[in-house]
Amino acid sequence: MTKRATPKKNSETPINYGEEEVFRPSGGETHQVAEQGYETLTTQQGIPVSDDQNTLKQGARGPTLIEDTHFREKIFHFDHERIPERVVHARGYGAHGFFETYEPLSDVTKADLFQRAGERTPVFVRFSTVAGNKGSFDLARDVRGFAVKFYTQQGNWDLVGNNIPVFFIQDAIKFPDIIHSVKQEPDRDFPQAASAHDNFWDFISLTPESMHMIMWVMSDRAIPRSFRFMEGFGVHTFRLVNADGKSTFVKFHWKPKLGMQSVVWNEAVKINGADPDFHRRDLWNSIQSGDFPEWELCLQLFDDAFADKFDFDVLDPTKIIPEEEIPARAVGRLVLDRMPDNFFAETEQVAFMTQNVVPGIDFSNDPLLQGRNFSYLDTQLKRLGSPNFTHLPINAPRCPFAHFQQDGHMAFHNPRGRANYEPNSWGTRVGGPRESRSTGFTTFPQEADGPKVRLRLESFADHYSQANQFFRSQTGVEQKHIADALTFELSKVETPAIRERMVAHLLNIDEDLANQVATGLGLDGLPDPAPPAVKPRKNLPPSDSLSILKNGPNSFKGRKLGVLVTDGTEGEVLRALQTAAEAEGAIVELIAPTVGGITTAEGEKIPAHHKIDGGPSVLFDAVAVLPGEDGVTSLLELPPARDFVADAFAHYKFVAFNEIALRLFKKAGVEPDDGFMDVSDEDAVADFIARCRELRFWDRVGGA
Ligand code: HDE
Repeated sequence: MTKRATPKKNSETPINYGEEEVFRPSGGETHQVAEQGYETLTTQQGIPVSDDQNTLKQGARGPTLIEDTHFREKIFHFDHERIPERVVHARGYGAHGFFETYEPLSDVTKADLFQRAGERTPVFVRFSTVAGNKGSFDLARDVRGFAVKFYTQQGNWDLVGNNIPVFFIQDAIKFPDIIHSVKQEPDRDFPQAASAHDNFWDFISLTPESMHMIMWVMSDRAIPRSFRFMEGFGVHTFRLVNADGKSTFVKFHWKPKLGMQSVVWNEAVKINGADPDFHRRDLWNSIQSGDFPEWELCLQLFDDAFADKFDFDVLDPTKIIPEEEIPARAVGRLVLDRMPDNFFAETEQVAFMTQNVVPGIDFSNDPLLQGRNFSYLDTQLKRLGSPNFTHLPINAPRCPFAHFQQDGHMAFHNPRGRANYEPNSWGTRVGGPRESRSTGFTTFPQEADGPKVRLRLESFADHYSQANQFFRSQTGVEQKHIADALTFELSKVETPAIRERMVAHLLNIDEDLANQVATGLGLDGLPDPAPPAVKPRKNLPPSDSLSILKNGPNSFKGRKLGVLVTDGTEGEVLRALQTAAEAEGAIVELIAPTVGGITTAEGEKIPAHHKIDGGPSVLFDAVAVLPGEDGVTSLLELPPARDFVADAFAHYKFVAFNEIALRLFKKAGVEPDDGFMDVSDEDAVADFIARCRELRFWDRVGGA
């Protein structure tokens, strides 16, 4: 082989790759250099780098030298990029924003953030799924985390909630068990991000306290359309404490300004393939486009007298207090208006802790909450690797703070001067901080007495009554979805005894539901009902706030319309549709045979957002099918175009169409019904958008 000369660096004349001017030595690799008007690349130690394309070798054909400190540092750092993912809620997405207080709440709490009307407190919010790994898909059937960090002027308050107001278990000691059961089975490491497997249902079917939560998780709450369209809940009963030391119990609720919305299961399955980042992209797009998502914080406030007379124990996290009994009072709004600059630094490293409460907010004795207060500190040390995780900008308070904690890995804030202990006699200048009698956090002095015991309260033993109340509060469509979800999940369970055990529990919740699931599973007859610890009540009044469909937005704002177009589409109709949808606050995207776009009947060239294969109708809330003569013939031959309309039909979507589209419907086996609207004139366009406010055409039969 010929020995080649070492290539000369950067002395060559630059070449152009498109608009990019680069240097290309004889080895052919690309060099872009600081001398082109850029910052100089350095190592972490600040040493300028001359060549970031080639390792240091002994001769051009020789071995790489250990003396290449730049290469060694770069690879070493890369090898250490990952930190342990969260053991639960690993997949999450966050955003910055603010919380604005509507009116002073000094009658119930001295918490500083609730004292002044109109005051804005900065927040960071992280939404998540629970069971899946960090790289799992967004539309898993799962609970969603809804964790809010308020950077108040008296320290950080973390409200670490979920989008479901109850939980699977009543005592924190069962948390590792429920989580082990839902995550991948340990011998095979699958399925991930799915509860449809034996271990999960085995545990659940032996844990009747989970039955209320199971109703919620099998409902459409577990497949939200977007983070923007879901509620959040603090779950546990907390306390608010005012300046006189008076305590009021409180439950925290977040209500989305855009109303609630979920997808249907068949859609969720397909979205996971078409866009596994569907929820992330939705939050990113809405914030980047200035359409900031918003929620109201609502409080259910009650006293000991209510707690004593309420049908269930307010310390039991598997129970709700219906809003008909204690109304949810709106006290402020949460607006998310800024994406993190860096996902890792902020969303991945944010450390939420239920322990973080500020003066004026306190815990109740809910045993699940008490257990959580142990857990979150440990998990942060494990994940972030240092007791100084509060020094990271995303976790640091934004108010003044001062303490004598020091040293440890990566300590950024260290005590100044001599004093690192107290009491000391070094005086106000160098003596450091002291405790405050007037502003310091004081725990609510609740009386506690009794023997040390391990037992479950008898007042926690009703496992079915609120599950029945939840089921009866749903619309017919929602009840069907719950039955379908249970049937789907239990059909994935391989052990017949587990399926039967679940149906035995369902019989205590609702006989019709149990029957539907038993039929769906092909069970030979019904098992005996599971023996209940307390006789289930079937007479709790239904509560409208528990249903998604009874709390829809009556607006198409913030939703997406997908328009399937081809060459020859009429530009005028398309424009009318775009104008009407955008006036409603909706987003319009075009889907075409190529992403390059189409030429309209009027000869205008319009780019598309998606090629048809990449823009299936599951990504949209409603669709319009407006092909033109020039393009319809080839469209008919594209399977994704046929799926586009067949799926829109199956997922109960409203469909706008023109004459030519009927050929595609026919080919796809879709018979237009009252949810389909011909939009050949402007009035029809307005009617269609008005119709879309209902979000789905549930009257359709034969949907998924
Ligand atoms: Fe959590 N949970 N949890 N949890 N949880 C964690 O903390 C835990 C529970 C919730 O976006 C972990 O930082 C125990 C209920 C959210 O970063 C960990 C128990 C609710 C998040 C932990 C519960 C939640 C977590 C894992 C039973 C709803 C994500 C990583 C006693 C009210 C926060 C981490 C984020 C995260 C423990 C039950 C909500 C291990 C022991 C109930 C939203 O500390």
